[in-house]
Amino acid sequence: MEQILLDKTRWGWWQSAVFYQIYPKSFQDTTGSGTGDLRGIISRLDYLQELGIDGIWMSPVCASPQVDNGYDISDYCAIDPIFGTMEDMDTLIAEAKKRGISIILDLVLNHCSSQHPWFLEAKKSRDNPYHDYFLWKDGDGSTPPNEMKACFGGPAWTYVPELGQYYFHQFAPEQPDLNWENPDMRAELYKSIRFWVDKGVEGFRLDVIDQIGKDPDLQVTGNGPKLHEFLRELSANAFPEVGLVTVGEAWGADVERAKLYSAPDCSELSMVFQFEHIGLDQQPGKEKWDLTKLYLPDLKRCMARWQNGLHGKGWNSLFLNNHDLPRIVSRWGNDKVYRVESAKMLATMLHGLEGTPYIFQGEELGMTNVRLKLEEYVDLEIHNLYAERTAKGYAQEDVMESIYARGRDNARTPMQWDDSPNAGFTTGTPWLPVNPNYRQINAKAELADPDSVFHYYQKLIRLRKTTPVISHGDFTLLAPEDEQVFAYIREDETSRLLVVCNFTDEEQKFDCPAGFENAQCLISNYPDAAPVLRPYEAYMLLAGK
Ligand code: TEU
Repeated sequence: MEQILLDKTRWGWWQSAVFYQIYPKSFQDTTGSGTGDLRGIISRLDYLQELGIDGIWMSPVCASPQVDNGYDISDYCAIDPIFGTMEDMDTLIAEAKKRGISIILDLVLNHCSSQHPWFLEAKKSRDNPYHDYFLWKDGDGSTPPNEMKACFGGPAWTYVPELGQYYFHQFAPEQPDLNWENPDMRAELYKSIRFWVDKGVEGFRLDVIDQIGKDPDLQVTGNGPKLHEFLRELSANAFPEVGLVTVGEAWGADVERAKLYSAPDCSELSMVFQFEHIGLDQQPGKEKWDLTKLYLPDLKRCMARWQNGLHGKGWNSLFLNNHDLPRIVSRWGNDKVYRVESAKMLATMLHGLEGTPYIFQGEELGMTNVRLKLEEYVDLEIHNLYAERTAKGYAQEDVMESIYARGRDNARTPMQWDDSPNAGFTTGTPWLPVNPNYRQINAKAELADPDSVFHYYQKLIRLRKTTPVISHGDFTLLAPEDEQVFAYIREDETSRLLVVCNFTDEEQKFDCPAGFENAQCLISNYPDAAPVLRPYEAYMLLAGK
């Protein structure tokens, strides 16, 4: 299929682009180590070009002790040997560029590894120049400075007896938080970002960037008082080129704040990852591990608020999956009887919206959640949860059910390339088991099937680039209170697009709005039209004005 290339020198090129997230550990191994590597990504660039994506966001590949799979960086300007060499990285950037694909790196600027030379120095003495790169509080080791908890369990403070001080960490103790108040520290970060821009990297995803303005004294982490000031300085120093794309992971962003993050004057970032929609199946008061059924009107209202709130004023990203989330087809779809239909339906809902879509590896195949034995899981969050909950007296089976529903390793099982042993991911022993359904669900089979989830995504990606109303039209939600069907209209000066999605495994009635009687069907997950919506049926109709 002929490729549609975007002019990436211009600001805003990413508004009609589609990105693809690679979790390098699980994408493709070329050495038999059981861990994916950069050469593996290079070997699969043709597959990604065939899919039609414009850029790859790679989860971290910098030097790291891998306590949190690379989100604990010990050298911002080196490649971790498990992934290959700097030469491999140079080749990847060049080979991707040849295919019209930009490389977008994951910047972890809120914290680093406890093995980073800065932290090793900082721990030596209170007057070491690097001491102030981190956040410290005096104490005697008996009581942490305050009640703050770390995201992966336990207190957010760890004691260093040699200094008589605690340091602050929002994640694991091996991920000390950086002190953004220190200008030398900030300048060093900017320098390392420029190192990658000079190498030809065309964008960045910024890990938990909403946390950098934190103030542990006030027990404030997200959306701290100096957050946007720091972001503007970061942007001016590290991302002055208009063509660079930057996306901030911001769990705490609401629509108003997202306007600041993604203001069209480029003063901060290109867009945000916000998570409001993805937490809607967590009942109020329940912990994030206990998912319940999605109430569709909640999702519709949330999506509509973001669509209308940012239209013309900022820019959103569109996603249902990433390396921290369970697989959406197992979560909001039906991964047994209607796996293909529901995977396509969820993609239709998302890819008809304004924003920049991100596809997480394997999503384009309809890959599903996995049920492993406790000892087979690798994620520290899963093991911490298991320990904490069983200690509190929860039944083991209940804890395992939460892990099956919500655990991050659901997304991290190796990519399913074909039906050969280990799904063609590795000739060795994979670092995390392959989902046993790889014999049925794999890229080779889907490439050979014109009706596959892969080919559906390929078509959706193409539609965004050929149908301007998809990237920039107004948004109107239809039937907000309907609990089964998500339908909306996008509209610009010349055309109207109708997107209809049945979120259930039953037939539903849907009255087509006026003006679409003779519309062109752009895409549909059933081969023909019918008077009712069939299970998980979805389509897009385009009408002139
Ligand atoms: O995630 C931020 C974050 O808040 C997650 O820890 C999230 O709450 C959790 O995974 C939900 O189960 C980012 C990265 O995406 C994640 O992989 C890292 O572990 C984390 O930051 C620390 O860098």
